[in-house]
Amino acid sequence: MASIAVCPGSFDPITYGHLDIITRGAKVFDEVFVVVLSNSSKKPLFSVEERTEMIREVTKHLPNVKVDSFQGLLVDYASSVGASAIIRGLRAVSDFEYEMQITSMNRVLNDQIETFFIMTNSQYSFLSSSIVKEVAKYKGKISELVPPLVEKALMEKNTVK
Ligand code: COD
Repeated sequence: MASIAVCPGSFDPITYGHLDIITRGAKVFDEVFVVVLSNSSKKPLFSVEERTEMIREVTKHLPNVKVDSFQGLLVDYASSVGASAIIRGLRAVSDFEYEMQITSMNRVLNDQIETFFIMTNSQYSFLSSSIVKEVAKYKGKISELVPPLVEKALMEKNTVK
């Protein structure tokens, strides 16, 4: 039976840190669904369509990665694609409490789906979408933090504003 995992997030926008987790997850699972979901505590800069399109472009070299979006609970999406695993990234101890909370909640909602954590590459342990947006806002250098097309999209957002 194929092992199917879901890699969920806001991805607003996708960074090299996210890409590292997706790439490593894709080596372990037969199929990985990267899914853009809504995090009620975040107000996104990019639309769901813009985010999914950017992820699609930067993961197109990974044949077992599919990109999708969903309005609703992560566990419902995971069940709908037949996934038995959720992949999350861990950057630092500060991520742990939040991750433990959502993992426990997801387990209450559906105890058939296991969450797997992938420790970030230390090169990206400081990296988050929020930091990238902040630096881009003040025209700082982000070429080492996000793929070129994401950098372009961020620059365009800042000029349109
Ligand atoms: N290195 C490694 N991993 C990273 C890095 C980095 N530099 N940056 C981010 N990551 C990891 C994160 O740890 C996370 O695992 C993943 O990448 C995505 O990160 P974000 O910040 O884009 O996504 P989040 O944390 O906002 O995603 C939260 C969800 C949208 C998944 C969550 O809110 C959700 O499941 N929403 C749907 C509703 C639901 O089911 N809620 C119930 C759960 S309580």
